[in-house]
Amino acid sequence: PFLLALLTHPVFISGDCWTTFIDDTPSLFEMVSSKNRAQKLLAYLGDLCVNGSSIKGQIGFPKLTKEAEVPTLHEPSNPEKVIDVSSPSTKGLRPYLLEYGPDAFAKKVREFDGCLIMDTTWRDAHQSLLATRVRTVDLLNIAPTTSHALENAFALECWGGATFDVAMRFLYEDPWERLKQMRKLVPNIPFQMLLRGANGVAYSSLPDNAIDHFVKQAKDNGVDIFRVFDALNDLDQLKVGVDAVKKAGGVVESTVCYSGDMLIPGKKYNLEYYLETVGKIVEMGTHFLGIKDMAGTLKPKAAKLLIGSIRARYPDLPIHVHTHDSAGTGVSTYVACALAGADIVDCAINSMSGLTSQPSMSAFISALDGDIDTGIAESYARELDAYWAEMRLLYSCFEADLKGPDPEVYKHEIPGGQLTNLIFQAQQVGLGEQWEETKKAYEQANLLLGDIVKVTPTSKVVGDLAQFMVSNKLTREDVEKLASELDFPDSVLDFFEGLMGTPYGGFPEPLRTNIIKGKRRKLKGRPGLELEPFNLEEIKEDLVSRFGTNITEDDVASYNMYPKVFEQYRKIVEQYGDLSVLPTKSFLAPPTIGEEINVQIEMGKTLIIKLLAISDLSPAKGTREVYFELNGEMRKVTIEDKN
Ligand code: 3PY
Ligand code: ZN
Repeated sequence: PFLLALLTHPVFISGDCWTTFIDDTPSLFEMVSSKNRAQKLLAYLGDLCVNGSSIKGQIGFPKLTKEAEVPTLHEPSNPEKVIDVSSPSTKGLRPYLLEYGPDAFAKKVREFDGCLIMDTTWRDAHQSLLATRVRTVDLLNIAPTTSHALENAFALECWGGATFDVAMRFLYEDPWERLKQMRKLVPNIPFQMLLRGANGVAYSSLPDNAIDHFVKQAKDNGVDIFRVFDALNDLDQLKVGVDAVKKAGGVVESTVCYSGDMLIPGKKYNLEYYLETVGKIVEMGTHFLGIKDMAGTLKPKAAKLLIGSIRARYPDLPIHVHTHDSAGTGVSTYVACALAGADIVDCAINSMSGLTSQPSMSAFISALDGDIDTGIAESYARELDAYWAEMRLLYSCFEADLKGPDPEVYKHEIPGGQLTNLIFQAQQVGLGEQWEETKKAYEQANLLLGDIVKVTPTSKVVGDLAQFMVSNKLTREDVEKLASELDFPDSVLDFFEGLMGTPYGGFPEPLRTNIIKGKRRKLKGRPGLELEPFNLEEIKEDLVSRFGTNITEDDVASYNMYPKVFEQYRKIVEQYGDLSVLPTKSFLAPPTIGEEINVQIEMGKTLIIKLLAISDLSPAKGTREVYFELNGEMRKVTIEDKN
């Protein structure tokens, strides 16, 4: 390609060419690089045409066939007036946070006379409804409007949790790049991320220095508030994340996970348990207290008692409540929280709310009837919703197809994100009937494990054990009886070894001893204490030697969290180039013959791609030729037919 660029360059053709021509004409290299990039994109599109989607877990193609429209915002008190969103809003809590720091920020939020909202649409809502598949481009397109519409929000939850893994594993995107770009377009609203304590954004513990390094990178790239939790409410595990955030100068939201219904008599996790845990969290030092109701089992009566009791004990502590609307009772719980003194609740934009996601922002604002101020105009939430309604169609191929709320969650206690995942998995393998059994087995598996707090990664342990029980037709009694003979899933062994920390009240015995006998040890203390610190410099050198000199500290942090996923992601980028530039419809579905796709590969450089034809299979080679028109020129790619 370089020779071709040289031979076709007008100066070269004119003959007016001297020996330093190549050095003096960097555009030659740019031409080559953009030709290479175009060719790589065609290879991806060609593969989509021949082999269908490569994105695991995709059922069918997007239902949205046109481009999504970005809505216009109107002044709430004067609907005639259009809001100019050509530059970001300068209003919001972030400028205050940057000027006065985390302590003053927490105080200001606590002093707000009302209940603020954090919008989870950019993280938990799509993690819970659309298998975390919303791509950067679709967040960036609505970002300028969001900067204005939600300028009075407490924060946007937009990073961490599963978004980190999924970005690289399934979307072939760099999660750090997403963070940087969102930050540029929304400088005024605080960004919150979900940090899984000593696990960072991974599924098991990492050495403490890897957590410190990751959190520093996240803070430097634009995360303001870190919701730190531990999946067993193990405070030693939680402290690793909290300390990392403190060192990085971020806002700490130490979180207690709420499990089941605390008002059921005899429940292990009762009011006393929560107050004791909150006491220890406060002692550890935090700017905010998070109450994380990941399954949506916090009912209004319990919410009133829980929040009211914490508020009475800690009048200055800002309280932030998170729930999922699986049972359909989320708004009533939030109203109870707001009345009992909660400072912030988590909502999602309407089309991305409800079911296993957060309660609807408009519904919450409307239910308060102006008695409690949220700072957000309900009309803004609805205007943003026009966009998200289209996104729901664009990502329809990742829907679990839930039709309505289901209070059965009060029994099985499956977290929102996992519930949709389990249904989706059951659908993919056609186990509709087995799904009913899985829900019941989940409840039994939880009791077998000692009624544990269930959230990533412990929720996976319960889910894996439940599926194991269903597929092997085992009852709770069978598992207890046959424990030393059964071949349990790895996650169950990890849990009993102690790799996820220690559950409240300890491990169930003799089950633990029987399950791990001869297979695993019994860990004492938190798992991170057993891990050697990472040699970050050596890791970087190794990555540079394998992937080139453009390796950054962000890449090191990605690799530390997910070494295999990162390697695979880099290979895909090497093969297909930066796929984040493709519009989502073209990323998920092959073009039709004659369809034109516009791809902006960089500012001012757009590729116009049209699919012309796909050849018959060459039986000898097992390949097909896919013909495109690229900016008016014919191009061909040869694709192996994997069918
Ligand atoms: C995560 O860890 O990704 C969660 O969303 C837990 O609720
Ligand atoms: Zn959640």
